[in-house]
Amino acid sequence: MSERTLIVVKPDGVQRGLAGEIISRFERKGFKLAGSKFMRVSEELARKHYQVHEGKYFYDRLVRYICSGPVLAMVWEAEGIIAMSRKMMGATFGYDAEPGTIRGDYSCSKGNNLVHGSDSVESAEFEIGLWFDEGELVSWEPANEHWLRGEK
Ligand code: IDP
Repeated sequence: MSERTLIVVKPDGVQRGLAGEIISRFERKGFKLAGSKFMRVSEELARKHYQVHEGKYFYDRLVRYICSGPVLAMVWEAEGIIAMSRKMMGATFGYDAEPGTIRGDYSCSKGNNLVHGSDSVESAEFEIGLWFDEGELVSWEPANEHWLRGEK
């Protein structure tokens, strides 16, 4: 069963001109894009998106950070995409993330870590519903599907 995840290029990723690089990594991996929008995050959306962190010392800063400039929100799709995309993003803090990962290659910060990706099927469903209307998502069949997945 194909799985979907929410990926957001955060304000530092956009400002540093890394949106294309991040898209490129997911595209070359063979993930399928199902939706995208360049937008500003409202405080209401930010608070809901990060509600699991409410009460933590960094919560308010986190809300300010995600609202501090435009972001590129995307839905990507592939079997097992949540685990794969988390590996590709790397550990939460840039200075801990392994080289070869997005955060490991481009961030040495704690909180400014360039990219968000859902961490479970449940949070992906919740987050995609929060950020996108169903009509903004596209179902399509890439021409190279067979070459990407091989025989089942
Ligand atoms: P994740 O983005 O790797 O899933 P989470 O633990 O869900 O990490 O945290 C959400 C975001 O909150 C992180 O991406 C990071 O920007 C920020 N964050 C998490 N922990 C801290 C912290 O201890 N200090 C400052 N920012 C943090």
